[in-house]
Parts: sequence; structure tokens; C-alpha cells
Amino acid sequence: MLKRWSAALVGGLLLVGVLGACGGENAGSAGGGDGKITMGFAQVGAESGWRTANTKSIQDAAAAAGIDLKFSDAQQKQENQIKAIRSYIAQKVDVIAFSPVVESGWDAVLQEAKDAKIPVILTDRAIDSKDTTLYKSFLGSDFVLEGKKAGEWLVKEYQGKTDPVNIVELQGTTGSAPANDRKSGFADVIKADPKFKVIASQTGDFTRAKGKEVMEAFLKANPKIDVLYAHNDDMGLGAIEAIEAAGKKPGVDIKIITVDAVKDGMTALSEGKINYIVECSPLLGPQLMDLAKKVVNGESVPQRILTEETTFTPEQAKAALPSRKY
Ligand code: GYE
Repeated sequence: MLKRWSAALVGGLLLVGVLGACGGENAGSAGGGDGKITMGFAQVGAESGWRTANTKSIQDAAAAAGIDLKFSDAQQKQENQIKAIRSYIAQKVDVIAFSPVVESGWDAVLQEAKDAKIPVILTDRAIDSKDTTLYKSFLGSDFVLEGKKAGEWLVKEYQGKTDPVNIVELQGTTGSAPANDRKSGFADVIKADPKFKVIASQTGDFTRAKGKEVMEAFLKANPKIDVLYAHNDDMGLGAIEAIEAAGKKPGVDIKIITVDAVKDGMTALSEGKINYIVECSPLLGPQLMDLAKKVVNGESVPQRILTEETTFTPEQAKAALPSRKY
């Protein structure tokens, strides 16, 4: 187990090596001796293609960086994540990283980590805590911006048209940062034009099965749906099954916008079943491991690190698919 004081001592010495390696490969042995960094990672679950890619990225990057990874899957339940974090504190890991299922309710357990002097890094999802000293850094996407990009595509698509546009929305997990922010970013953009009407909005919990189930209910209750906005690809893919089962053509009878750009989503986009995808990158592993080394070595790190992302049309999806890794 790496002692923090020794990490701080060697941290300065290692700096040259870290910079020289230009990705920090050398810093894996930052502790000296047996000094492997141990990271406890509390993952959300395995709810989507995005999450699967994210987990693989974290596991691969930890192995490549020589970081000993303790990994737990919370099955989308905050109580399981809190239990995992408490167990990492008890095991005296060097650093805790996690992707919070929901935004609220983290202060107590993060205070326990802080009292135990174990640094915490947030990845992917944010928390709403006022006390930003409870974590060292937050690495992930700007979900509000993602929602805005989805809205901007819609505004352009219906430019010059005056008929009402009936939108249904499949929200992510209730209370999660991506669900809250993708909803508000989208709403912010479309509110400028009253022809856009969100006629139904419900959670599909970021899963394919729930996306399908809720879309079936939307279709039964609403004879005229023009657009589906799904907070991730998986819910959109589930919804496509429901739309086809109802005898409608996804992408044509109902335009579909999703977020993520995982392979299955990109395939549906290239086939015209989805019309537009806002990218959200799950490949956070390498950046997370670099951050962890710095934090354990007592270096200062930015409080917020944003992921770079783009958007895809069907043509762009066709071009990107052959080299898409996830
Ligand atoms: O969009 C979704 C996943 O938190 C950004 O979680 C992540 C979201 C992602 O289940 O597919």
C-alpha cells in the first residue's frame, strides 16, 4: 500500500519522468518499493453500451498504467456505490474514483474519504455537493452542451416550418447528471420556438428494455409523434423496436435523436433509423489514470476536465464506423 507521505516525497522527483513519458506511464511505480497505486473504482452498472465501453477503458488503462484496480458494479443503485466506497476506505486504497449514479446524497461518504485522507476523483457524472473540497477533480462531458446540440439539430431540421412538432423524450436515470442536464440543455434551445412541444417525457433508465417499454406506452397514448429525443443510444435502440412493431418507420415517420455514439447507435444512424447522434465519449480510462497518479503524488490537478466530443449525421456515421472502437 502506497503511503501518502512517501508519495509526496517522490512526487517531485518523478515529475521529470512523468513529463518525459508524455502520458505518465512511468508514474505507475510512483510509490517506490512495492508502491503500486491502488484505485477503488465504483462503477454505475452495466446499463448500456456506453457503460460497457467505459468499464473496458478503465480496466485497460489501469493495467497499462500499472495501477492496481479494485472494481465494483453498483447495478445503478446509489446504496451499492456508497457501500463500495466505504469498503475502499476500509481497505485504505490510495485513491477512489467513481461515476455517481445520481447527483445528490454524497456528502457524508465523501467526508469519510476526506477524513481518511483518501483523494476522490469523479468521472463521467457530477454531484451537486456545495463542498467542492470533497473531490479533487471531475473528468467528464458537458451534458448540458450535449442536450443543446440535440436541440440545435432539431431547430435546423424544422427551419422554416410552422406546423407543431410533437416530441417525446426518453430520459436517462432519474436524478442522474446526464438525465438532468441533457433534458435542460435541450429544453433551453427548443423553447425559443413554440412549435416544438414535448408531449411526453419519462425515464427509460438508460436501458434498451426500458426504452422499448416506455416508447410502446408513448405510441399508445399519442397518435402523432414527430420526434423522439432519447438521452442515450440504448434507449433509442429499444424505442426503434417499439416503433417498428407499431408499423412505423424509425427515422422517417418519427425522427430520432440520441446521445452517446456507440457502435450499435452509429449502425442504426448509418441505416437512417436514427437521424442524429450527439457524441459522448466513454474512453475516460487513460485520462483518469494520469489524474490518479498526479493526485496520489500530491500534484495539483484541474477541478474540472472536459471531454472532447462531436456530433454525427448518417453520412458521418458511415465514414466513422469502420474505425469505431466501441
Ligand atoms: O450516456 C449512458 C450511460 O453517464 C454519460 O450513462 C453516461 C451515461 C451514458 O448509461 O449511456
